[in-house]
Amino acid sequence: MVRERTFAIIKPDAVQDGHIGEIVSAVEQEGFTIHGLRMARLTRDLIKGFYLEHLHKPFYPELEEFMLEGPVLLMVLEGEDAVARWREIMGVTDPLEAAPGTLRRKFGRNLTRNAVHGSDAPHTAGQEIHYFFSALDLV
Ligand code: IDP
Ligand code: MG
Repeated sequence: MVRERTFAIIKPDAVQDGHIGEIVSAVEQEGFTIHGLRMARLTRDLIKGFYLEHLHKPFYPELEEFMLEGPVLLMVLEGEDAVARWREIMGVTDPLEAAPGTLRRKFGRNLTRNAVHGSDAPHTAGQEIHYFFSALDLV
């Protein structure tokens, strides 16, 4: 097991629905430590840069509109196998297919509105953390 960091977002749907507390509580209960935490309202350009790998996919316009809907909470989490473990806690992309008890199953509605983001690999975690946080913002 390796101690590492991952990047997480509480997406606009979960913020609007009042689930910040429950999700941050899950972060702490699962033993992650929080090294960066910031509310943000994303812009079209920030979203494009963040989701570059999806820019040319058919679902991208819907994803962009969703992420523009309202504020999000950006988080940098650290723990043993943090990248894989956070994705397990989130559940798979589609909330309807996500395992019972996972965050997406509990708080997501559909493939687009799925409550949370988590990096998919340690190297993308590093990129995503530095996309949103400067070294001074991280503890
Ligand atoms: P992930 O968030 O589980 O890593 P990705 O495939 O990286 O899933 O997709 C990024 C985000 O784009 C998803 O979390 C979801 O909000 C949205 N998304 C992914 N696939 C679809 C789709 O087929 N239709 C609509 N939205 C999608
Ligand atoms: Mg992804």
